[in-house]
Order: sequence, then C-alpha cells, then structure tokens
Amino acid sequence: MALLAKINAVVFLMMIASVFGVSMAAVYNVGDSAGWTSAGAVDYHKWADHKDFHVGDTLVFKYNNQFHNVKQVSQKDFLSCDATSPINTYGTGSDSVTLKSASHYHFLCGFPGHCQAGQKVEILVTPASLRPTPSPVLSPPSHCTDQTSTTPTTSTSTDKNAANSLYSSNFVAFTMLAFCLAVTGFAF
Ligand SMILES: [Cu+2]
Repeated sequence: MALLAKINAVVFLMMIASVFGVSMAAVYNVGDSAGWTSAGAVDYHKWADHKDFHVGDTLVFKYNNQFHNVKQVSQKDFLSCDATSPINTYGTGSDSVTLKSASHYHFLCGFPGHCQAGQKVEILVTPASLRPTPSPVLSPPSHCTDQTSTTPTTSTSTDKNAANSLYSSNFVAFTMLAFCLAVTGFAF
C-alpha cells in the first residue's frame, strides 16, 4: 500500500504542475521598454512580426495619456489611419488588452498624425491549442517510478515554449502514472 500512496502523491503533484503549465499566458509590453510611442523609436510591425500571439495572451500599452491613446479599429481603418469609428478605445496610459479571439487585432493611436508616423500595430492571434508543442516519444512504462525522476514538477520559466513542453511532458508522465496506478491497483 505504501507504494500506491507514493504513486498517488506523485500523480497529485503532476496534476498541479499540469494545471500550472496550462494556465501560462503571455503578457506583451507593446514596444517593449520604449512603450507605445509616435517618436519613431519602435517599428511595431517588426515588433509584432516575430511573436506568436495566442488566445488568452495580454497586450500592455504604456504611454503618456496626455499625448497618446489606444484605439482598436477595423483593418480598413487601420490601413487608412482612420480613428473616428473605433471598436474599443483605451486611454489610461497603462492599458491591458486581453486577446480573446483568434483573429486579427488592429490598434492605432488616435492623436492626429501619430498613426501616420507609425504608431499602429497589427496583431495576429492564433488559437491556444495551436501552440507549438514538441512531439514526445512514448515508450512503454516498463519501470513506473523512473518516469517521476526525469520530469520537473515546477517551473519558474516565463518562456512559453518551455512551459508548453513542460505541460506536454507532464501530461505524458501523468498518463503513464495513471496507467501504472491502474496496473498497481489490479495487482492488489
Ligand atoms: Cu500617439
């Protein structure tokens, strides 16, 4: 019975780690340290180009709200820098926008001339389920306890891919442990 209890404890830890892994959502500071600006310091197209935005991620716009704002607009209005009929308007100077759907989001600054100067960003959001995950190699659970020693149970990494691989490896470990648990249960 002691072995069974031990396995139960490990399974419980794995489940906690899995939940932790799945709740990881990224937060992006738009323009990084430069923030949301019209000064030409940031090429927002380039900034967004190398990032994978997923449903549940958050954009943070930081700026002086005396000189800037954030307006979510249609693609048509984005292309023509038309801020007169926004979908959403933000103006606190530190706005968090959660990306709720897998679609294109378009943001621009509504102050005159700022969008034309490049203060605009297009964000392509893909479904959370399409996050790249390495395909784990499944091997038969010949030695149940071996699985536990090779799998980390916690993560302090903010890297999404690391978190994802942690999640999938935990999932594999969890599946195997559940299998082991079933086998052990039958043995008793
Ligand atoms: Cu502006």
